[in-house]
Amino acid sequence: SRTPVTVTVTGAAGQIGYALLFRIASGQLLGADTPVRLRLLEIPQAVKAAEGTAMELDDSAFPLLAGIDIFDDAAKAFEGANVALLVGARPRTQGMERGDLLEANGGIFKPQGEAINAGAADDVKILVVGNPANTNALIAQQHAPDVPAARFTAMTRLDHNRALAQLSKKAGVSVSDIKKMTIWGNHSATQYPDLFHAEIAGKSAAETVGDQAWLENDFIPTVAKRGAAIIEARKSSSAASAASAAIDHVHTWVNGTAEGDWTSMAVVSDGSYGVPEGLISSFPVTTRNGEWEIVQGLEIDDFSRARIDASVNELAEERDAVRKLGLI
Ligand code: NAX
Repeated sequence: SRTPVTVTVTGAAGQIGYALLFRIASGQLLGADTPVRLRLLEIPQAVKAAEGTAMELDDSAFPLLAGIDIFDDAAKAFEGANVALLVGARPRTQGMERGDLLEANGGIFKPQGEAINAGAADDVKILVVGNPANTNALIAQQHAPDVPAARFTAMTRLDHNRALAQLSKKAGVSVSDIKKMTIWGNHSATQYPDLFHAEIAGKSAAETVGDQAWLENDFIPTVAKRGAAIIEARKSSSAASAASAAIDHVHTWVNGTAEGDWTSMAVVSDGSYGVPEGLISSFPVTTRNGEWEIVQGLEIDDFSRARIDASVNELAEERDAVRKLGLI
């Protein structure tokens, strides 16, 4: 049988962790013939809770689960990691300014970047889920100079999936009839879900729907503010859908996008579409043989341009703020 793949998950005792770990252990991250070894990272106060989750993972008797180790030390947790899912982060609490939030997360993602640099496997692939995800990914990446920058990604797949769901309801089609959905920019309320390049059964989604007012006043804000709507309804933030999107992100990265389709991933910009080089911004990407590529040559009209620019400007501001704080 195959040698196990080492998957490190941070924030393992949190609510996303609780949904995510069972799906990884059951084989949904890497496939039904790939055993996984889990390395869980938590803060010392939450190690006990992570141990409880590990007991439940044991009790699920997953044939593919080759072992679970729990750490409160990043250097140990990332040792040998082939896949690193950075879920744990410092949430914004009442009265916290954006600078405080970025600083608190810098204190998490800088040492984690260093630990990945020092000890992860040569083929490590990193997905940052913890918010502010794009900028946390940038901080970690900047402290891992020996790891190719392309290995650091942040999650906009949940936004992508939310956009598929909204469009499928509006158009009365299955999500599998929709191709080429794109989320541009930051995983935040400024993100831009793009229907002008999306296709339903091979035709432009925007034209098929033919309702610009819905697109502007309903679709875009519904997708961008879906996280808040979930909190309002559930009294707790999205967890199972976020875990599902993390599974999708890594699965697509490893296994490739289908011919004639693409996905959304926040990846380091090479300057494509006017996004400043080095920012970790969401793009339409194709994946193949474990590597991603930004889809080139799409025409961007004025409507899309303004929205992409607004979100990318926010990312540039976040980068400038963490630079000023000495975090990168
Ligand atoms: P929880 O608060 O339930 O869990 C977070 C866990 O991280 C806690 O157990 C905490 O002890 C742990 N943690 C904190 N600092 C840590 C550190 N330095 N090392 C290791 N573990 C640490 O949050 P949950 O609902 O699981 O959400 C996790 C993160 O995902 C949050 O930052 C959240 O904002 C973010 N999200 C990102 C999404 C995305 O699409 N990119 C969507 C869902 C989610 O809101």
